[in-house]
Amino acid sequence: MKRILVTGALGQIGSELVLKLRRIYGENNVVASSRSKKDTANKEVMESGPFELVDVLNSQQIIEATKKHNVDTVIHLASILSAVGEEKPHLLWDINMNGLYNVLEVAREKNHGVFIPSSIAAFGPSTPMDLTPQDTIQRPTTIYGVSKVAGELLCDYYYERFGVDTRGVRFPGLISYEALPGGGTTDYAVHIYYEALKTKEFICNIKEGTKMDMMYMPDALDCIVNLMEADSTKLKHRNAFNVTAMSFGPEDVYAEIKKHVPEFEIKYDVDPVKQKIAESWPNSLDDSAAREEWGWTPKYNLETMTVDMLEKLKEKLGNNK
Ligand code: VAH
Repeated sequence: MKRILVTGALGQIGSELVLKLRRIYGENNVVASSRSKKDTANKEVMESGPFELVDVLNSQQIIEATKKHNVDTVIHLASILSAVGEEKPHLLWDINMNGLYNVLEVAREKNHGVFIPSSIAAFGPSTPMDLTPQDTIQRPTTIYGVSKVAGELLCDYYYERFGVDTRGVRFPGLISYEALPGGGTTDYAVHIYYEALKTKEFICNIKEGTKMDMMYMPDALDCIVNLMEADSTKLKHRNAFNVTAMSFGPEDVYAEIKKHVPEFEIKYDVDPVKQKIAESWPNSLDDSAAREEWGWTPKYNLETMTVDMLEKLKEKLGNNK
């Protein structure tokens, strides 16, 4: 991986990944792209290296951006997430599947490598819920999960049939202090940190006791780079690896934050749609395949993530209290 195009580069993962990749591979070797230039876009992403307007539903725009910048790898993050997907299933299918197909077709023609994030959403209520195995039943009940399973199968097909170097991971909920999450079921685990500092009270839309796998963004970014740099001959799996760093429910993250913000209070106002989605996902993942095949190991747990999140958010929110 030397010259990289990142689609969906202004989103929660992309806006941090682009800066990390530019530090590693050189600013001019990492092209950020998005369907539109958000006015809230991370200025550093827009100004520290090349940016292209790329709508992944338009193959020509993908071809032109990869040709102009002599790209050898596409990190394809443009996607609609779970909760928004249940409101707009047809839009999700178009972007998550036709967008992926276009990226894979360009990769086949131009011999690119491709990273595609799957998700714990690729599992459903009939999947073993605790320490969910790498290879197991995948019958998700959300359109987002269906698109993730279909995407995993399509990416493995492009590897087996056409030799496209496709690789992916099943991300858990991702927690970060830069860009906000964009319409997922795990978004509460980000907003709770902001409210702990801003209002000292959080109304949680996921029921107490609902365990979901989670990961701090620095670990997620390392995950992408390390998998894409891994020795291809050591990979028994490709799309996609179970990866996780921790599993917790709202009460656990609340208790950890309260150690630092004693006056912080939580209340519950459960969103039935998000709750139903959350309950269909695993309580915890077995990520031993990723650990064995390419050395995956997270650096952050709930305790150390909370310390770092609160510290960084205090700076960001100007709360230096
Ligand atoms: C979502 N944050 O909630 C995403 C993610 C595992 C969750 O895929 O849809």
